[in-house]
Amino acid sequence: MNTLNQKSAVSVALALGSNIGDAEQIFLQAQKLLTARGFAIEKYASIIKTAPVNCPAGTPDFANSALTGTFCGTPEELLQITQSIEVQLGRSADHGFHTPRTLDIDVIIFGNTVMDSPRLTLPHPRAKERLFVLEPLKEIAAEWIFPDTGESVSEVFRRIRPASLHYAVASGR
Ligand code: PH2
Ligand code: MG
Ligand code: MG
Repeated sequence: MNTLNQKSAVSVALALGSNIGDAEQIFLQAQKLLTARGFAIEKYASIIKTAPVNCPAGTPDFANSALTGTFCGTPEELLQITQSIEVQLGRSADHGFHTPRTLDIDVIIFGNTVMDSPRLTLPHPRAKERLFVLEPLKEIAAEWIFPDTGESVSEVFRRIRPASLHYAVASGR
């Protein structure tokens, strides 16, 4: 809160994933719904095609992207919004672990917030190992800092890229 008793805007990075349906349309709808719920989008990344990571055999390839913007509210409020948008756009509310989905929205960075609660860990606990998160994020937020380690998105990307075997099956660009 600032001295005017208004909530201040926090810079947030979100990751988007989809492996059922038309990802381009689904991500566009997600952007509209996020905006309507008070998430002010600043940048959106290209959509890339990626091979599934840690998913059951036979899982379809993914489309992944990322968004940055600002949000005036708590991380839990944003999580509630992203989860309700996932359901609105066709994901079952009681989905199983890493099962195919029309839309997954993950909160990757929420300002300087470092937290670990049963419902939400920030920054996202697996983002720094995931090229399907870092590649789109690097396009729009290369200099953003992961507040838990102090590393930038581009530093983490450079660090993990050579070692990773799980990389895109094809680039959408
Ligand atoms: N999401 C997961 C697990 N594995 N693999 C790719 N390529 N893309 C994803 O978005 C993804 C994944 C859990 O949410
Ligand atoms: Mg996810
Ligand atoms: Mg998720």
